[in-house]
Amino acid sequence: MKKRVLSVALTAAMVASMATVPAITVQAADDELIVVGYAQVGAESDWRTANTESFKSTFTEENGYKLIFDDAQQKQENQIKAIRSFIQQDVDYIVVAPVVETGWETVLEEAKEAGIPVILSDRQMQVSDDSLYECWVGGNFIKEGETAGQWVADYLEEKGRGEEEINMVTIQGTIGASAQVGRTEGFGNIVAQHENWKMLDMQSGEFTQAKGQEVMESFLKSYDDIDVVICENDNEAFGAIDAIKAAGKTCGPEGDIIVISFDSVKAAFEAMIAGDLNATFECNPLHGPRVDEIIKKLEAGEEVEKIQYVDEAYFDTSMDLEAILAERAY
Ligand code: GYE
Repeated sequence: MKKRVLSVALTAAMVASMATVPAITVQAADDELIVVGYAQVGAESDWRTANTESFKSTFTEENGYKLIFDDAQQKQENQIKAIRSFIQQDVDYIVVAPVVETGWETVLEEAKEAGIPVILSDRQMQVSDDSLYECWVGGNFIKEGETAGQWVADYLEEKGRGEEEINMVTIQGTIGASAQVGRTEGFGNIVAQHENWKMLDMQSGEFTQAKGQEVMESFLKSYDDIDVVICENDNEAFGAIDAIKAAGKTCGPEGDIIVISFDSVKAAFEAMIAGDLNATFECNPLHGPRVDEIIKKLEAGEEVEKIQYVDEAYFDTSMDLEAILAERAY
């Protein structure tokens, strides 16, 4: 690990000579700040916006940091470029929310050679040598998918549809992103337990509202009896709901099609209150303070847990959504 040079901003003599000056603000010298490069995925969803905001409001100069923020516009090659530029700028820590899970070995080796610790946040990476990164903090995507599947099973049972033939479609996230991989796998584990459930189709909506709408439009053209739509994030669900309405169908608790999604951003609560969305499975984006805590531990030479899952809940229309929404941070 590199050492920062601590400089004394004001010498005793300078302070003494300023004794008569009424109020002075002592700014931390630049080299006292911990420099963090954050290679962010993009700005594709409300979740992502909340995540960016969490980093920007945590890694401030008042908190002792200088943040170099890079938005990769959902492209791995841009993230790799950003990491290389962080290495060139000799930052103290590199934080990455990897767009996809694979293809990181080379650039992580470059960071390791430069002695710069790498912290993964949000999505995971698959690397053969896990000493290439310090630790990871994020949501348990497989568990989120399983919770969602179990919710659908309980909901259908409650509606007396437990034995009915159920047709489903999935609007997936960015293919190869761990949020996509985990949610698809988790939900699939529950589908496998129900012989009467049929997954008609799965296509990527890239975690965006526009693409979610497009994919749903094409599903509606291909299949006329969709019972459940699984959207791998809330924004895709907002697009899907628009497509369902434009096709003259209805959705939500009182409608023809059950719609569920992941993230639980504020707009998802509004969609549930409006009666369009059935349920949303939480994924917490507020990783800024968690990464701050990890860096503080590393600075103090303490051990950090390699894999750190965040606790997550879910929300549906049987709950007092107005009250929960009033307390929601994102
Ligand atoms: O669900 C989605 C975002 O990786 C958990 O990325 C994150 C996902 C989140 O675009 O909205």
